[in-house]
Formats: sequence, C-alpha cells, structure tokens
Amino acid sequence: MNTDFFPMLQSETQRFLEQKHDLFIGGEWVQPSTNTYLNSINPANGEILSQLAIATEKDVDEAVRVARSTFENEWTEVSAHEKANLIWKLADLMQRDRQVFIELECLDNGKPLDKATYDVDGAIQHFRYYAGWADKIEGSSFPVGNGKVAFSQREALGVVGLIVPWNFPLMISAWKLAPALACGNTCILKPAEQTSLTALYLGKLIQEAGFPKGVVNILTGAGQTGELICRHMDVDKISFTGSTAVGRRIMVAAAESNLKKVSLELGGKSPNVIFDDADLSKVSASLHWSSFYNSGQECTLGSRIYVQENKYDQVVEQLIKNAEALTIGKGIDNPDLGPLISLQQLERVMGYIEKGREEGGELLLGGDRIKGDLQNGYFLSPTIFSTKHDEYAVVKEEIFGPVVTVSAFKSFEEVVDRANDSNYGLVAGVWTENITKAHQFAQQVKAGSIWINGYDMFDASVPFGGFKESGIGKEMGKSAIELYTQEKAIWVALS
Ligand code: TXE
Repeated sequence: MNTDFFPMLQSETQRFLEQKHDLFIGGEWVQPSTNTYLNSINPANGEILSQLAIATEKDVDEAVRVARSTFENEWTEVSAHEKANLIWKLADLMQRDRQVFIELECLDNGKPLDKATYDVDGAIQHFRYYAGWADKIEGSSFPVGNGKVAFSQREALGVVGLIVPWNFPLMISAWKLAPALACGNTCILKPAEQTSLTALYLGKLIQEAGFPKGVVNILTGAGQTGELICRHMDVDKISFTGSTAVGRRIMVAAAESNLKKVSLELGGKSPNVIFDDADLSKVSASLHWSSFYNSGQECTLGSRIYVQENKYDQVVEQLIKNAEALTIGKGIDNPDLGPLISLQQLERVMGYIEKGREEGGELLLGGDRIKGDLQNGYFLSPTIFSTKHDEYAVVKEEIFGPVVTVSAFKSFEEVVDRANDSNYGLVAGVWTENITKAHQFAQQVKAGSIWINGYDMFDASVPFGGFKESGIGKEMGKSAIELYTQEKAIWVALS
C-alpha cells in the first residue's frame, strides 16, 4: 500500500486500510477456513489496497448456520420497536463515521469524493427510512363472512443472501440490508471482491450498535462465494444486483437447490430522448452527467441518446463541449470522473469502443485510455459515438463505461419504437416541455422508471427495479417490504 497516495486521510481510515480483512460471522471477525485472501486493487493506481478473506464452502455453511440459529432463537424475539432502534442507531454511527466511509469508498472504488459523499448520505438515509418501516409492517383482513374470519400477516423470510456489485458498494448494500433487517430477516452480505471495504466497515458498526450476534454476517470473496450462498439449501432468498449473466446463473442455482426466492436488479441500456421542444438549457446541464456519471459504471446510464433531428447538431455540439470539460483524476482529488473499477473492465469497455469503430459508428469524442500521471490507473476519456444503425453492439449491449451513442429521430412513434427495441427495460429519460407528450412517452415506454426533464432521480421511498431482462422485483420504498417478507393467511372457523 502506497501511503503517499492519500496523505490526508482520517487516522481511522488509515488504521482500517492497514488491516488484513477477515470474515464477519456470528458477530466476530474470523479467519477464512483455508486462510486464503485475495488482493483488492486501487483502481486509480493499480496497486494493492487491501487483502480480503475468501469465504469457502465451510465458511458459508457456518455463516448460514449461525444466521439460521439467530433468526429462530433471537432476532424473532426482538420487538419491531427495538429493531427500529437498532437500525436507527446504526445510521447514527454511520453519520458519526461518515468521513471514513467516504474515504474508503473513494479509494476502493475510485469515486470522486463528492460522489462518494452522495452515496454515503444516501446509504444513511436508507437505514433511517427502513428503521421507520420496522414497526409498520401490517397484514390485511378479508371479508369472507359465512361464519369465518380470515386475515393475513407478513412474516420475515428467514436467512437472506444479499449479493452486491462494485459500482455503488455501500449504497446498494444499504438498499438490501436496511429493508431485510426491518422485515426481521438475518442476513449474509456478500460485497463485490473489488470493493468490500465499506461493507466490512459497516460490520464494525453493526457490532458496535448492539445487534444480536449473527443477525448480519459478511462474507467476502469472488463469484464462487456468491454461488455457494445461492446454492445453499438453508438460504431462503437471494437479492442480487449485478450482471444479467450472473442473474441468470442465480435463478438456475435457486431452481436447482431449494427454490429460494430471488430478486434481481440487473443491467440496462437506457434510452434518453430529447424532443425538439425540450428546454435545452436543462438538457445541457444534465446530459453529460446522465452519460458519464460514475465513469459510466451505473446500470441506469442514459447510454442511448436520441435527439429529434432539427435539434440534433445543437445538442450534440453542447454534449461534446460539456464532456470535454469533465475533469478526470483520482477520486481522492475530487475530479468529475474517476477510473474504471479494474483493468478487466477497462479492457472490456475498450473492446466495445473498437467494435463501435469497426461497425461504422462515428467517434465524435474520446475513446482513449488516459496516459501521463494517470497511466497506472484505469482511466478512460468520455466517449461519444454517432450511430446510424440501432443494430450496432454499442447501441444494443450494456458497456458499463463512459461510452454513449447519439442518433437522430424524426417522430414520436419512431423514437418510442426505438426506445423499446431492447432486451433491457430499466429506466428511460425524456425531455420535452409538452406535458402530454411526456406522459404519452411514460405510458408507452417499457421501463421500470421514467424520468421526465431530469435524470437519475432516486429516493429511498420510491420503488426502483427493471422490466424485461433488467430484473425481477422492486427495491426501495414499500415495495422492498414485499421482497423481504412472505404473506401468511390465517383462517378461523367461528362455528
Ligand atoms: O459483475 P458480476 P461483474 C454489469 C456490467 C458489467 C458486467 C460485469 O455490464 O460490465 O456486469 O461486471 C457476484 N453467483 N454490472 O463481472 O459478476 C460478484 O462476486 C453469485 C451491472 O463485476 O455480476 C459480485 O459480488 N454471485 C450492475 C456480484 O456478483 C456471483 C453492477 C456482481 O458481479 C456469481 C455490476 C455467481 N455465479 C455489473 N458471480 C448493475 N446492475 O448495476 C459473480 N457474483
């Protein structure tokens, strides 16, 4: 670890980085059974940042055993009010150590400091929001009559596996952990192998908050560890965010084991549509962010831009200008864009850029790895392709890097068809000052969220999740309560 890289870190962050990180099972930090660790790399300089335990089958078995026992014997006995207090206390501790989380996220993932701050604050908001839900999970009663009474209650599922990707490590952990706990489950959290530090630090605070041991267990490791959790016969549910390919494997694993419940938040290839009656000053303030936020590593990226033909040149010129002005650098220096997460991801994205060129896309900007001071990190310049065909791989497939395509359209009907011409259906953006047109678009486009005259609008209270191959189930809001509970109907015969 090169400490010159981050001379001004909080001492708590420094201390945490210097540790070798073990597994969190039954409220204790334990070595992995085979004593093997993986190196997690700082994406801004390619150097080793931390060492993470690899959880094996034996470790997964032990974590599930403890989680089951805690669920049956202790957590179920804790009142809903007390669960709410514990979750709220965890949020307070996160607030206290907010700066440590920000620094860890920024180093581990490469995020700019202000974007890491947004994530940490969002994660804290999630814990507070779901603390509020813990004692409000209600059932229904049904007017069956005929000398009978019927009502339902929502119960925890039991042991849930929460598998998290590397693009929003703490935020997505919170999206899953907060409702799972509020609903009364015990949890096995599996962060991504590239970015486990904030989840592990959260483990320290879970210990301090006083949750019963074994309510939250944190297993680090690569995909094999995730697969073991998904195939385990005593795990009741998997909540996964990641690639569509792994999402399919998880459904197979669930089907081939105990038919555990599965919810998936997968990829996207989202259309961002600009009509000629849009307020172009609003578009200009947003379009470079919806195209390149988190260096394009976000499932909601507005990666297919469609501009109505008579405003095409103007919008594209402004987008290029704004994208050129984006600063690129190490997250800790708070640029606009940080590095990609890994060399593998960089190569994958560069491969798409090459393919885009070969297919006949016109490269309007970027396409290059950044050299000079940043050459050891995984930095890529914002890249814009103008495309004439929607069949190009760069238009069809999720790239997950700072690469967008732009093309012109003539009519409302045409652009709705093109927006819907995708296996994905996560989100869609639309820009117009005509409220009727905006609502018609929202009705006709098949996506889980529609953003009108804005982009990447999120709140803990609003459901989020994809249509089509973008996923199954909705996270956030009241919807997540349904994801982490099951409804039991109870009948009474009165005579
Ligand atoms: O994701 P993976 P990767 C997309 C994006 C990206 C591509 C590849 O297109 O380029 O996926 O990224 C765990 N059983 N998204 O390969 O493999 C893994 O350890 C159970 C979109 O890094 O899906 C990690 O914790 N778990 C996305 C998590 O799954 C398994 C965010 C995600 O890794 C597993 C990330 C298995 N067989 C990537 N294999 C989004 N929707 O935001 C891996 N994992």
